[in-house]
Amino acid sequence: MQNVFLDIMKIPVDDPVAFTFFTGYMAMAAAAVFFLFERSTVTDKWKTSLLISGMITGIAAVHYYYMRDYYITTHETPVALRYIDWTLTVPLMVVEFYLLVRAAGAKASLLYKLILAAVIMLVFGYIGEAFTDGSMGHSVLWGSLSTLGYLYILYSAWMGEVAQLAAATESEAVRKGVRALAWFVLVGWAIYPIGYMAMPGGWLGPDGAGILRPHDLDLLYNIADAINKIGFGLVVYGIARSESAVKVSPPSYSSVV
Ligand SMILES: *C/C=C(C)/C=C/C=C(C)/C=C/C1=C(C)CCCC1(C)C
Repeated sequence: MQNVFLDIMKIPVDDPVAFTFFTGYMAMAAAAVFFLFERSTVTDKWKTSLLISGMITGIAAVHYYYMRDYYITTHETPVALRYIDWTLTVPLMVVEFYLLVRAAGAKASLLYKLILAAVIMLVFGYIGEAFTDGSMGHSVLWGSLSTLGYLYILYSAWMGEVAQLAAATESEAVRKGVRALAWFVLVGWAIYPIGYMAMPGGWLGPDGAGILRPHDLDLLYNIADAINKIGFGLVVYGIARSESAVKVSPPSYSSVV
């Protein structure tokens, strides 16, 4: 029997996938510490947003810890661990969107609709990956169904309820934040379906166009997770800090003299 601990220490120098599992783990852990400590520097209104950012990156750190070891010892894609992570972190990201527009009058129903769309996206994606028979039909069917959930969130962020609420708000910071969020969903989230296409039977993998290798799925998911979980958390942090800055107008000349 092989010694699992030795395997974990043997990171192949020519394996970028392994590399991103290790850096991903540490980056998520560091980000979680950062967001949780920085909570004390923002006003009450923004503390929940930073707490959620800390939870998202903290949950991801724990899953990366396991996914890293799973990958390095089996050299397989950690499908179950990945989707357990996303089942928790994607709805939390949606809560983050909701918190941004809540001040602009968002109702709880908006949150439920976005969470439902996220669940549809993840359940169908999981069926696509976990129960694959290696055929293109399976990959494309479940990938397309999953995309419907994704498109709903994308629509909401750019044109639907989230966008409309943002357009109506007084706060410049919230408008900027929602615009940033919309870009994350359009560009950062789009990396996932591209990674998915590297799976057996996928459009871009060895069974399809041959542009991606099978483990490019993990590589792209790892890169996307860092961009979306840490990057979006930092954008929210930036807004929270600028909104928390005490807005006192400087004393006028006459009042000084
Ligand atoms: C922190 C994790 C995040 C933000 C995960 C996001 C995941 C997606 C946007 C996944 C989308 C998928 C499709 C749109 C179609 C193919 C299957 C998925 C689940 C990879």
